[in-house]
Amino acid sequence: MYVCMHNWMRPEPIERTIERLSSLGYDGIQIMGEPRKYDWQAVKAQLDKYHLKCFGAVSIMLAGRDLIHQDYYYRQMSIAYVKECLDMVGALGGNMFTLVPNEVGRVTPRATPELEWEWAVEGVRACAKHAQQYGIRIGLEPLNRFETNFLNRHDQAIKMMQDVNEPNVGVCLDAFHINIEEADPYQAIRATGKHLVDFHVADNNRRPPGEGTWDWAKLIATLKESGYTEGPLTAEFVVPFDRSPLGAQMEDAGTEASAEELKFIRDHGSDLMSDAQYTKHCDAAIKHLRACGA
Ligand code: LER
Repeated sequence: MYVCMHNWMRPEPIERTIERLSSLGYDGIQIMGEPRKYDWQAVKAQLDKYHLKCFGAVSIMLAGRDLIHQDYYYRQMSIAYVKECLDMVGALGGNMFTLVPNEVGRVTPRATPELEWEWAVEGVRACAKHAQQYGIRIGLEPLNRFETNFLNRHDQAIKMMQDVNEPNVGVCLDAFHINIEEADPYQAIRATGKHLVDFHVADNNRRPPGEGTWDWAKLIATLKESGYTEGPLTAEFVVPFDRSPLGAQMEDAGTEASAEELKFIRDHGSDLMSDAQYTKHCDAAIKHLRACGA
């Protein structure tokens, strides 16, 4: 299986991310959905230089980026944002886009369930049609209830996929989120199987695979048995920042982040860490996945 990794967890020059992933044996990157942050041609040249593939991107649904926002104009802006992310993926040679339809961190409704569902179907359909020119598949990702009150389970994502009814829309599952929300995470993988566009990996505690309770050999075998053999395992671990006296002192991060990037990382319970610490986690992740059959 291919192993790739997100890059939103450590803001840094993208060339450092690409170099690190290549040196550790990753097959690719799933770049963060911030199209105006990157010089797409320069990134493509760096990917070619380090022989790394861009599998695609993931939506970064900051405040206001919300396909189910109660304000029509915010919904239209959000569709425009996703379309620009898709243009970036196309420019980088990717073929997938993981889409969280709503603002991450919003857990209260702003309209009726019926209206929100209708808005999401409309928005995802508009994005899917835009993606078709690039051959990009969209994976709808359910998140745990503490990050959204909209799509939390695989069957909801499948229902959304069916209602959108576009051939390039499927589902992305994430080991951390399904461990929280699914009655049987393995059954969720089996039931989603052929619809899977992407599969995000982090342990039950959102640390790198191998540092929690997931049986990674069983999880990877279940993915393969369910027909998910060509898609990547995409590392998206978010190392909890232990502020207690028990926590190891975080070394100076040695990197910069915008206020939005830092908030997004801290909202996920983590913080900036040093290149050395981050590289150690990235290395441990792929080593464990490979040892478990990836
Ligand atoms: C996105 O893939 C995800 O898992 C969220 O926790 C962050 O947006």
